[in-house]
Amino acid sequence: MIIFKTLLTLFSLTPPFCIDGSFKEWNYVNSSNLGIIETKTSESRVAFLTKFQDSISLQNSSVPIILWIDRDHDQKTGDITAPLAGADLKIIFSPSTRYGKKANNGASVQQYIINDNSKNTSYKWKEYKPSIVNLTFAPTTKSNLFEIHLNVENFKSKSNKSSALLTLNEKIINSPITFNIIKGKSSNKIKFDINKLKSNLRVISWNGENGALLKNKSRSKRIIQALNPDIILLQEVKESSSKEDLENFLNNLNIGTWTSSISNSERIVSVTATKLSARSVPEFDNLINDDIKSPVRGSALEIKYMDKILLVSSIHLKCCGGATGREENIRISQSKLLNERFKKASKRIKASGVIIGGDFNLVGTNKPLEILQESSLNATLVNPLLFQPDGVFTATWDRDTSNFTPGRIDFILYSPEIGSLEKSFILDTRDLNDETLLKMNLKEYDTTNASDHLPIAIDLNCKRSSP
Ligand SMILES: [Ca+2]
Ligand SMILES: [Ca+2]
Repeated sequence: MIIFKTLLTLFSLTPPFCIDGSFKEWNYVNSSNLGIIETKTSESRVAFLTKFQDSISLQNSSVPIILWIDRDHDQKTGDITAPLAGADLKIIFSPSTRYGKKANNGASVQQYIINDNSKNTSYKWKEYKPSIVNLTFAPTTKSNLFEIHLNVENFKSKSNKSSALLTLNEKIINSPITFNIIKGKSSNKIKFDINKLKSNLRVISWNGENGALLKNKSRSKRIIQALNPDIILLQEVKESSSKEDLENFLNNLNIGTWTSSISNSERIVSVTATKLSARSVPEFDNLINDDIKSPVRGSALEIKYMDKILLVSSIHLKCCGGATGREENIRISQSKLLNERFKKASKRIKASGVIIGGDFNLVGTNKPLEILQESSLNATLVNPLLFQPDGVFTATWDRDTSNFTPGRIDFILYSPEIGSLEKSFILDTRDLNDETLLKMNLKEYDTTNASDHLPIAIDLNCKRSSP
């Protein structure tokens, strides 16, 4: 019995899906069907593979996309007039309105409820934030294939069976698909090894929301000490907090003596810091985007590591918008300017390689990322796919109270010449079990309380070029 329980626990810890925007785990990915093609479940969680005729941006679509769910697989309960008769839940991408106001972006979750007001019984769709079902999908950029994840544990049902159907602009795109939900809570707490090997180079990137890093210093200290990086790439450090404040904070962590470089942007700045030997990079002193006459939030350092000279940078591209429009155009022109400066500086310092990390705000297309990946004079920069400790999610941005769903928008790119990737992860302290939290001196909600972005880390194993 004990063996059976252990096996069951092990089994339940590895869901049969990864919400990473790659579709290896799906059997019918090449099917010509549209809408929901396949489902996979793990306890109260379900993942849908969905396909659309044309590429769309799920959270920035001009027409709403609705995932209808008949939670109890009973046509007599729920909305009997819905495209999926008996639907009890609606997952709406790009809803036209939200809480009575114009929306056309983000997502919304609605539950069909009976409004039993003594005499007047009426029915309505009650609205919730997407986090009520842990709504997550990938990719966050424009695509015609998506994997969509929900956890329906907050919406109990007497039946294990549920069914679902997808509509695009009120048109049904697939016939109902049925799946089983096993009752009970899903646990994703795991033992996770955060430590790095001494011989590896650890780079972390973290958008510490609107100056949060230096606001709650004890929490930031716990997080950075646990990560124990050699290079830190920070975004959204307040311009008002001086270089000295930041270096004092880092030096008080007792993990080395730090040098930093700060972007010349206004209000919030991007910081590149290291405890290795470093020099400033003048090519980043005057980073003005001519298109909008505005400074780009990018800083850089020339770092000496072993026998290598590294050009390392922390960047923060324009936020928001979708696949077309002003914000996406700014992201593209910012990436072009950065690309040009990386090449110019690399040439001058004879860089062995480039490391670029930060908040790319990749909510439109992949174009800004592709431009940045070509920022080295040599090979295309590697874009490693990082996972949260649970091994299921790749989202680096996550805010429970938001109308937008978690997404992968932070990246660390590196030149393959620097070394091989030994370890990489997105730190979400909610995924760690008590043993790991205690060992690393972390608290369960440290990362999500600190910022809407999670810290990301890569460890590179660098070999000397010559013996
Ligand atoms: Ca996947
Ligand atoms: Ca129903």
